[in-house]
Amino acid sequence: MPSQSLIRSAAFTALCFYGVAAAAGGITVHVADANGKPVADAVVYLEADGGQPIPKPQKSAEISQKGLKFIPLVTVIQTGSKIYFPNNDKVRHHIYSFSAPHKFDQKLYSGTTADPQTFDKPGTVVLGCNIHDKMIAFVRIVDTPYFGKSDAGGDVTLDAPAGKYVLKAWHPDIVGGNAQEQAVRLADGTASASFKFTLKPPSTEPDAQAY
Ligand SMILES: [Cu+2]
Repeated sequence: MPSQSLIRSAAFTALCFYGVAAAAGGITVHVADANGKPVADAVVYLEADGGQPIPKPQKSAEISQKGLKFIPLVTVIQTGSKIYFPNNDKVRHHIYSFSAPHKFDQKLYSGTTADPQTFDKPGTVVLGCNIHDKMIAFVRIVDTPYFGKSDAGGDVTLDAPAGKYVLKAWHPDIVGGNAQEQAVRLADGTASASFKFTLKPPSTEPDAQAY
C-alpha cells in the first residue's frame, strides 16, 4: 500500500507537469477579409509589451526563384536575420529592392551565387527582378522572434512565453499598408484572437503561365 507521502509527491509531480505544459501555451489567430473569407499569407507577430527580454534572431530564411516567381511571395523574419536567394531557374535573375529598410542590387546570377542579404531594420521590403517585371516578393522584418504566416484557412499559431504583448497582423494587400494591432496577455493555456482585413484586389500574383 503506498504511503501518504508517496501519494502527495505523485500529486505534486502531476501538478508541476501540468503547470509547465500550460505555461508553454501561445495564441491561435484567425485572419479573415471583410467578407469573412480566410486570408492566407498574413504576417502575424507578437511584440513584447511588458519589458520582457527579446531573444536574438535564430533563423535565416530563403526566397528561391522557380518558374519566374519568387517563392514564397511573403516572408517574415526577425530584424538582423539573413535571407538566401537560390535561383532554381535556368535563366539568370537580377534582384533588387528600393525599399528603405534594406536597399540592394544583386546583379544577374545563377544557382546559389547570390550574396545573402542581412535585414537589420524593421519594416517592409519589396523585391523585384530587373529582367522579369512581374516577379515580386515581400519581406516583413519584425522586432520579435514570435511570428508566423496564416495558412490557407487563415490560421496561424504563435508560441511565446507568458506576458503582455501587442499582437500585430499585416498583409501586402492590406488597405493603407499598416499592420492592425491589439493588446494581448498570454498566460497559461492557449489564447485566441482574430483580425478582419480590408484588402485591395490582389496585384501580387505574377503571371507565369507562359513558363
Ligand atoms: Cu528574373
